[in-house]
Amino acid sequence: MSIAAADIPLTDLHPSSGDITSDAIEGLSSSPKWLPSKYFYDSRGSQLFEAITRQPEYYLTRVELELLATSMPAIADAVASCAHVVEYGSGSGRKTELLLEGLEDPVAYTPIEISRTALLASVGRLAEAFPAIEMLPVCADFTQPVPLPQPTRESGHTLVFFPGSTLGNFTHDDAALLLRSMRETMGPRGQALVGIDLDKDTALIEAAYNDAAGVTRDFTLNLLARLNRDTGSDFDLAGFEHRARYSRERGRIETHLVSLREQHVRLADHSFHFHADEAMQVEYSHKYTDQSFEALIARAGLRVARRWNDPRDWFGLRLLEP
Ligand code: AVI
Repeated sequence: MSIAAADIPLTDLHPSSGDITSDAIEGLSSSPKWLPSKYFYDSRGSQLFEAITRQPEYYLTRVELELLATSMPAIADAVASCAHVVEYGSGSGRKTELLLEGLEDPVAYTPIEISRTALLASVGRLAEAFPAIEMLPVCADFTQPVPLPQPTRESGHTLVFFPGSTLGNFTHDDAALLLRSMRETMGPRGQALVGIDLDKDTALIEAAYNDAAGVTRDFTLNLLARLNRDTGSDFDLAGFEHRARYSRERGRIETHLVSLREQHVRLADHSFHFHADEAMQVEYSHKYTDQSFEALIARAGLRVARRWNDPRDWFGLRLLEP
């Protein structure tokens, strides 16, 4: 039996999900062209991302899960008991379960998620698995500071959980702003447990974003299908190809959709010209060194209190404090 959404108090901060048409026009009018990666996650995009996490080349999810499982006793020691756990994103999966199982007596769990449907589905499942933990979902944009609901039981301490190296999808400037607002959300005595993908061999990183089954290619191209559906644009999906390359200089995978021929695309009352081989930027996935990560979080007034890496130093978990 799943717990009805109506049984769980939802704090709705009425986030604006942005205007896809004006965002797309802005990116397509720029030189070079770009599109915001947040629009990858419609329902098919979310399913394709789940499928990506099961591809043999996409090591991130597998390695982070193993790391979280093996480090959980040490994480529980480093986090005060009776924490209010606040997850950035809807947290439906095994990572959230491992954290809630492993911490000492967490009093409440607050996922912050922009999609009300994803939020209620994930919190309904977790409420069943953890009946002693108060579920306090908040529908909001986590890139802005979020006033947290107060748990019924006293909790002296907030732990923000931001796994998956989702931070890596933000440019360094945007990531610094996000971390600053995370610091405000968690308060002066709060902590944050953040998952980051680490810099490593280029071939391993590039394989993760160019899986042999072509799931990542379908994920990237789905952005155009979504734009066609939600803005009435006329992108021809067969006219573009997925390209993901690692820039060692910038420490990031740069994903582009490359036009296979000269073509025009209509969106609203605009017409956009693509020349053959023109590359449109659609996603960054940053990979960090200790130095680059510490420099980034210092911009937000945060420091690394504890660090855990898997045995091959592929993926890291960092406990951050103000
Ligand atoms: C969600 N995010 C951390 C993924 C990543 O690795 O950047 C999204 C993704 N894009 C292509 N594959 C996975």
